[in-house]
Amino acid sequence: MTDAPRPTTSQSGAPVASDAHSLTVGPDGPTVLHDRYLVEKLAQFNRERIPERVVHAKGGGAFGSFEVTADVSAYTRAAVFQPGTSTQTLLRFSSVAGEQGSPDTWRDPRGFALRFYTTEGNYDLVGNNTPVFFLRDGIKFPDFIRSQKRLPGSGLRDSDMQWDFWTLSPESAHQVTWLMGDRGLPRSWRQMQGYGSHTYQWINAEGERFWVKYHFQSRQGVHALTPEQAEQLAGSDADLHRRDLHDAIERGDLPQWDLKVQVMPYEDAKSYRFNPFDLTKVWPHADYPLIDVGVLTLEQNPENFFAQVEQAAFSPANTVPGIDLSPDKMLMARAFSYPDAHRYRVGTNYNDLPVNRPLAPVADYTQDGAARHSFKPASAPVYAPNSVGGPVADPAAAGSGSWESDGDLVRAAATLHSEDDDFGQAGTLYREVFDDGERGRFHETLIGQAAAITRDDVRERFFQYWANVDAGLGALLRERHSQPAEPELAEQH
Ligand code: HDE
Repeated sequence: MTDAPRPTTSQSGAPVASDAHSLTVGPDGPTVLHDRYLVEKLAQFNRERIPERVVHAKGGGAFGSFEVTADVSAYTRAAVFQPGTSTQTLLRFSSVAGEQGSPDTWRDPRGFALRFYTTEGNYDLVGNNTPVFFLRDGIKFPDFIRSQKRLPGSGLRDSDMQWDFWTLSPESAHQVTWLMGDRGLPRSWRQMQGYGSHTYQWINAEGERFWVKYHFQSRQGVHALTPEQAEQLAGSDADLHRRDLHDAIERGDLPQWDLKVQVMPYEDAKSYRFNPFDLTKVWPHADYPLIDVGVLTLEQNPENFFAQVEQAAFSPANTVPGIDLSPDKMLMARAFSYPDAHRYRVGTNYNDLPVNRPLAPVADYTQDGAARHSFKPASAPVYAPNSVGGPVADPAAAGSGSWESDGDLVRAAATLHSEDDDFGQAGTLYREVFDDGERGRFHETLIGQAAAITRDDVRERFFQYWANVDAGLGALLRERHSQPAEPELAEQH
């Protein structure tokens, strides 16, 4: 005998008479304004959406745990990375340029936003599936994103706009080479790498500082779709990656990544052959080998997608003692932008939502603000300093990161290190990391990109851009573009 269903109620908890009929004058008469249940349903429905993320709008995520399996305490005192520590996590994957309803399989970097709910507060490592990025100064980010999205007039995406920006921003070459290769079309979120991308600072218990880069190596391997598969799936299954992750976890096929870090001694940064804080550059592993840290496992799907994924608010500003930022201009800009985006998109008290609330106790002096629902005891002071036992800041407990810096305030490119340039690492990726198969697919992709450009001046810069990456590549693209297109096969009837 099943229990009788609970009565439907309004949002104020009062039982309601019908979800099928509005309140009218007689069965055929007009609807009356005081049908507050009708009004409540329609008004709430109009307010179900919050602004989508301006980038990384389409995504999916899961809860899990991180297990430290090695000993990196020589480099950091962060509780989350101490030997044997296990920490709850949330990981959200995403594509970058597409809107919320866009296909998962469009060519794009993928977000790899990881939150550690540590005993010292939330640590958010908001990375991508790529070790580098298109830019090295955050001031160009809004321009870059607009050039990848839609024309202000027609609302259409546009190759001329995309390549106009990229060919006028040579620092983009490494990431664009990566993007136009197989890694731009991951077969699933489970089968791709994750990276912190930026250089971060670790500080050990003795106060010694190190520079680190994070690598999450997929235990599911790294697999890509072909451009043809990706195009076909964009039409037939727009939510392929979201479904793949959800169903894998449902069947107990729990995806895992091995976290490894590259560690650079603090003093090396000054003389290293590449600017170690330039987000368009990698540190060759031969220079700083990968060191094991632990294993990330995804274990549980969200119970409610909106509450736990759409409202998840990751921020590079969320660091913990023993971990800090670095003088990477992109990272500096991000540290401001994410909390600003969350206050706009989710609300002032976004940190107080269950998915964003740290496990560590919050002892701050903030109060009030829209949708505030947790509060301190009336005896708790709302100001500092105070003489009534309120929390006291502890310089030793803060991030404790730092670095030397001096000079006049200027707007200028960073000082070049001995091997810094815009195309060198892109050329290495093309010639030495791509295998023959990937290089062949890469050529076809770029030939397609060239064909989509309508402006001759942009196309000429396109060929020069790729010639700067590799002379043979530039010549090949120019040659193939000049060949007459294959005659369209007559419609097969
Ligand atoms: Fe983001 N980025 N970003 N980004 N980003 C956002 O935050 C921003 C950059 C990344 O799953 C936004 O809530 C600036 C690099 C991920 O919720 C926004 C700059 C990397 C996600 C924002 C960058 C990322 C975001 C959009 C240049 C990889 C999704 C709405 C300085 C290392 C996180 C939001 C999630 C989301 C700003 C560049 C990764 C607008 C200003 C580089 C994975 O705040």
